Amino acid sequence: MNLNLEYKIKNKAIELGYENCGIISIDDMKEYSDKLRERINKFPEIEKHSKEFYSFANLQKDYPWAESIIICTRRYGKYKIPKHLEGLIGKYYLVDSRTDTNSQDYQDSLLFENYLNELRLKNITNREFGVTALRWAALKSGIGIVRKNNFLYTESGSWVYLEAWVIDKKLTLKVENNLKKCPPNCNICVKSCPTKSLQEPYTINRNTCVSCLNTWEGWDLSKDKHNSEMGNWVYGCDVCQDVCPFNKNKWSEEEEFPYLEDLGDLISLEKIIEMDYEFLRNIMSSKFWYIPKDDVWKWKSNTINAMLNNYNKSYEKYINMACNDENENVRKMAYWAKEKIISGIL
Ligand code: B12
Repeated sequence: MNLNLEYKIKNKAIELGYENCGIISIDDMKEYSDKLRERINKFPEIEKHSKEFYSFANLQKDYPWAESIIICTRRYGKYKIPKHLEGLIGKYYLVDSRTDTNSQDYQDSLLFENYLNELRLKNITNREFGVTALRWAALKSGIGIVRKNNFLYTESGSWVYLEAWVIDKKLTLKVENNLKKCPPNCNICVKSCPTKSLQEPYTINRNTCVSCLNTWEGWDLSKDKHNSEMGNWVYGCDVCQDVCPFNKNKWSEEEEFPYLEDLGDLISLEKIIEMDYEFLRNIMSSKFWYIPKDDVWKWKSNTINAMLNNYNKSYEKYINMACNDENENVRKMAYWAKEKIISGIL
């Protein structure tokens, strides 16, 4: 059969395990800058970190040859998640294949790129942070819809991640979907956001999102006004997705993610406090790469905060241990926690 190029690309993506694939013109990204501007106008404090994303809408500036974007969804709601890590580490980060060469997802991404090269399509991607605004591209292609919690949903719920390649040929492949919009009166996600970062539908303040506070921001949690709202989360947060009715029964544990079970056995609040810095630097920071090697002490300070938020007497020993930690930031955080415990604030 003589398939046109668009369908050849899509078929290859499906063959390699992607759930869906669409292709849009780079012009479809123009409106993203309006959305980004709206977001920055609403929360001027995010400008410093978010203004770099304007380049997502203006791809020809960085890639003068750019014509179209291939956008793919890949389901991760199929992996077994160690039960004791739920509510501690965001599920996406537990099965994050963006830099994990052991994962099939990563290897398939390389194979897909090889295929684009075989087709002689000039292409570029950015596996870490995306080469463009991935949700907007997915929305425009029709492979999913954006819900009130800002997540891109497909038939698999929001437990899909997105990958895009910019290419040098004018191609289009729009996809039909039958996904129902959020009901007008549903605001479970907004109500559930622990820090009220998701203030209203489609509007999130990135600076106060738990998953930002325990990775990119929140370097002195003892002074962060949201510290007590962060619950048990030590890396990432899934609350606005976990509570969404459109995610009900959408996670089915069918496959193991490489080494996750073994690594999971080494992680708990108590075990993080006991972790030696070699392990934190060599293992934890390569899997959970938003906290780089030089800053791995943040794992312990996030954990002390989590222990305080759900305090029980058995944690006392670990907070005392952290008072003697080799890192000064951890010691300070532990003394602050100890004072709160002693003064009976908890
Ligand atoms: C910066 C970033 C973050 C930041 C800031 C988050 C943010 N919401 O801006 C931080 C570090 C906090 C973060 C955290 C997480 N992230 Co993140 N992040 C990104 C990144 C790199 C850019 C997002 C961006 O452009 N933000 C700016 C805003 C303006 O754009 P937007 O988020 O796309 O929002 C769109 C919608 O709101 C829509 N929209 C706005 N108004 C309206 C109105 C209507 C009616 C409609 C229909 C749509 C609509 O338009 C916007 C523009 O596309 C993307 C990858 C990428 N290159 O796109 C991943 C990405 C969004 N992250 C992702 C994930 C999984 C997460 C986490 C769940 C990880 C975790 N478990 O902790 C958390 C969730 C945090 C949360 N509650 O949102 C996935 C989401 C997959 C999905 N199914 O949607 C992405 C797409 C990465 C990927 N490769 O798949 N992230």
